[in-house]
Amino acid sequence: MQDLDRIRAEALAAVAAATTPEQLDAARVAALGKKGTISGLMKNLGAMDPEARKAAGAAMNAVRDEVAAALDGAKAVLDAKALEQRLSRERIDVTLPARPESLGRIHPISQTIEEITAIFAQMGFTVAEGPDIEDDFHNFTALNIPPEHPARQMHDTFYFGERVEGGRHLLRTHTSPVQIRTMLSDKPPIRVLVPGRTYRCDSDMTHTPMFHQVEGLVIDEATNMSHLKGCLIEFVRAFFEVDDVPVRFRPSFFPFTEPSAEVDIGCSREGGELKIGPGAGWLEILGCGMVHPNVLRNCGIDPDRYQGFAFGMGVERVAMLKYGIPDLRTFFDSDLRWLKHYGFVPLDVPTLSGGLTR
Ligand code: 2NL
Repeated sequence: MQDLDRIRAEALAAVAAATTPEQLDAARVAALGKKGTISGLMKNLGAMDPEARKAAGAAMNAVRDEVAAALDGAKAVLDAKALEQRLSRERIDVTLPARPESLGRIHPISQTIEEITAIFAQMGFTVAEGPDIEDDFHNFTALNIPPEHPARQMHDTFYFGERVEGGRHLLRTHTSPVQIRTMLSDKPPIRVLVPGRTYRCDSDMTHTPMFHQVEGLVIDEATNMSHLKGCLIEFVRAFFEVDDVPVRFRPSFFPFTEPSAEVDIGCSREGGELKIGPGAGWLEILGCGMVHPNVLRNCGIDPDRYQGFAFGMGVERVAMLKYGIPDLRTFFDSDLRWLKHYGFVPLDVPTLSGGLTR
């Protein structure tokens, strides 16, 4: 029995002294393992007479259970300590600023589309998108551009091969087919803004075969030319961040609007640097007009009840003017040095006030 007391005390001391899972496991093996001290004592039970075996067996079982419980308790303490250490080692400070320089740059086209969208969203427009591959009806016919109309040649259309059903698909030459789809599916009032890729078979200093447009469409019962003017003047001021920028509506022609106008903004050139604002010069930035009654009719909208205005602008063009990018073709060179220079830092959320002052 003295042996049992000593073995108990040694086992419990070894458990208490263990500071790592390995030491604790060694203590377990030393006491309760096959060749452990307690297991060793139990082997003697067989040689005892029944009465003595009963008493000694009960005492050994009690010691074995006590040591096992101590091991369990110590293991729980060590596990908790290990978890705590791991958590503190792996802690991250979520209040630290992100490192945007490792996230690349936002392309000026994406940035500019975001800015334009933010301005019109504030005026109650919603964004609509549609397919790049279109048919003749949505890209031309519905827009009051009948077959053999010279505008079809003007648009330098990329056509796909002849279909078995007849007719050919094409790459949309403007984003207008999306407004056609909107008028066909939605009832007025309509206020949509349509950004997207457009395609024309044209490539030189000032034309790329793929470019971007944003078009807008408003249709309601009393929509008129003053709404068009107010809306676009407001846009131009917000986009270029110049409150007193002169805006001029110059008569023009588009088959899908009547009357039609082109919008110019004032600019000055001092020492070769172009500055948007009051000055001697004008820059054309967008086209617009009142939606032609034929276009409304083609989309099932009664022109005697509804009228609307529409506008369209080239994203590359307004981005070049706003951010002083001199060469159109660099937009599509995928030159990382160019992107680092003209691109925008991600997580710098575009704001109406932030575009130029950042
Ligand atoms: C420009 C001129 C314009 C439109 C686009 C439009 C669309 C529908 C009906 C009527 Cl569905 N008009 N779009 C109208 C006037 C001008 O774009 O210079 N774009 C770069």
